Amino acid sequence: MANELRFRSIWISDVHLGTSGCQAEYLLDFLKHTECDHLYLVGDIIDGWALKRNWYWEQSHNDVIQKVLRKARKGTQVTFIPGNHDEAARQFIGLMFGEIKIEDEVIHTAANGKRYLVLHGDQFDAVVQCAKWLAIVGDRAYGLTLKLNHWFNRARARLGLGYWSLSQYLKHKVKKAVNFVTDFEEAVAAEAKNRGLDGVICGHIHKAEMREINGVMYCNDGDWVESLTALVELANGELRIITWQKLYGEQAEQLAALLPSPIFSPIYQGNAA
Ligand SMILES: [Mn+2]
Repeated sequence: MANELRFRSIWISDVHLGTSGCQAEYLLDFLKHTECDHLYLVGDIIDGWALKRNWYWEQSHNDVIQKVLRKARKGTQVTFIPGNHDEAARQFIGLMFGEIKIEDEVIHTAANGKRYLVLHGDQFDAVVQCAKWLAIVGDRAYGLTLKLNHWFNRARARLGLGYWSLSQYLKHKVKKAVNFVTDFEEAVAAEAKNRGLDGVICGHIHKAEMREINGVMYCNDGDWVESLTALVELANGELRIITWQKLYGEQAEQLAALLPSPIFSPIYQGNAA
């Protein structure tokens, strides 16, 4: 009963249901232990691209969808903003799917009056030079790469070929990917600024972030494949990134300690402040 966390709004994206990488169990745990007035699904919720290639669907993926539908039925205002991986849903923009509103982008007004543009973000891939943000994973693989490089060049030497630095090559790639992230963030923030808004909330690049860029607040809610993050709005309009890499039971105290108590009080305690 008293173990739900209450927020004014929650943003999640890049869930990629329909892929083995989707951390549906963690998302389900998150959805079970949180409540909100506004729930925004900021794109790439169902990975239609992956499903077309290879059908992958687990019970937990159904459960996530059921949970969201149930929240919508129970009064949470749910908005789904399709991303590039679930672009098939873009033909339904402006329509309702049950109680879920499908939109291309929305403007969210926070409790403190601040206005945020909410969109998935793939629209800015074209603006940002054609870099492959996926190369970011190269960063993780760097150590492995060094080892590979060693064996690779031993093989090359045996074949009478010169040294070629695989790690150097990948490092260059990663640097380009990092540039991409910065360029993306700046492009999205610039759009919010052009529209005279206080900030922007997006997903797409799987990198949770909250920082001021040229006078507007850039927020990215991250993903549920790797980082397991959501963006939340507290009752006073403040935004926070929540990381859910442990199940609720394992981190209940840490979560409670993270937020000021009157705002972060378990639901149903009847504090009408
Ligand atoms: Mn995307």
